[in-house]
Amino acid sequence: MKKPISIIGVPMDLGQGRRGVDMGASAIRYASLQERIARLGYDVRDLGNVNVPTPESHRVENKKLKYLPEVADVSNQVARLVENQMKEDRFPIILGGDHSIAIGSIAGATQAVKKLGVIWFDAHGDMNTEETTPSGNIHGMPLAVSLGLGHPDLTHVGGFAPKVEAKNVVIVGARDLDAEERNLIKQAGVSVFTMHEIDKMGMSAVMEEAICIASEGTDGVHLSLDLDAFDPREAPGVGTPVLGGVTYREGHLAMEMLAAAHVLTSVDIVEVNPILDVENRTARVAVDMICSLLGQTVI
Ligand code: Z70
Ligand code: MN
Ligand code: MN
Ligand code: MN
Repeated sequence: MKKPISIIGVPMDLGQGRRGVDMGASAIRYASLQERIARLGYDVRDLGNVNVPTPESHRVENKKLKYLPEVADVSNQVARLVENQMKEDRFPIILGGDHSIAIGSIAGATQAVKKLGVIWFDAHGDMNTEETTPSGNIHGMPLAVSLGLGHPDLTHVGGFAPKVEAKNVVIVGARDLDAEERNLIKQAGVSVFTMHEIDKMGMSAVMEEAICIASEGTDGVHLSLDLDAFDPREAPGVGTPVLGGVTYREGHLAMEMLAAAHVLTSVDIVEVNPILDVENRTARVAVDMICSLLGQTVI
């Protein structure tokens, strides 16, 4: 009934420009992740960290795809680990690091479950490619990559592309999309619930639809949880805070609805930057959300 859980740390900060997000995995562990999960009655194992090179010891060779070889190498490692854990019937919780780590988690999850749906909880779309990126930061690209759009060293992590089909992909919480990225989202046919829809319909109706989109015809669903989806008042420790985000209550409800739907097969928690945080508040929000996701109830 309760699948055993594997925690995997990926201290990656090569996918964006601000130092500190590599410490996100430590910050989430410091906020008692393992203890809290164990208290819910799960068998939980922490596999430690994947080896990630530091930016200081590598040069940017391609300004439109910064640290491409290093990010591709880490993604392949993450993919293998995630695939292996899931094939042993364990539920992986992958701790970032920046959002580029989702390239590997989604690649691994797809290999384990065959047909995967994705719920992308984020202020951003992360649907840029080498052609559209305003920054060259790969953390702005992982959703496009998972749909088969982008550099082959990224789209073909694990040896095949695409990992997911647009009809089973849904973005929740978006409020900061680049113009060309928006076009790409529309062209690809990815569903989006922006903050406008959350305000108007309510999180409950949004999640009902999002769960349908991601689970219809799939064998599993991956949740990619970027902490900048939340309002910076509640989750200030992120590289690119954007006002007007998801509240703690809305996030909690979304996670509870996912728990009740019994569709999730993997999750990654990304973009927690303890250097920019206030007393580890953002990591604590992350841990609370994971507990809600795992079925924690009041009584
Ligand atoms: C912008 C880019 C981004 C996260 C910022 C920003 C992307 N669209 N993603 N923070 N998590 O550079 O591609
Ligand atoms: Mn993101
Ligand atoms: Mn984001
Ligand atoms: Mn509740």
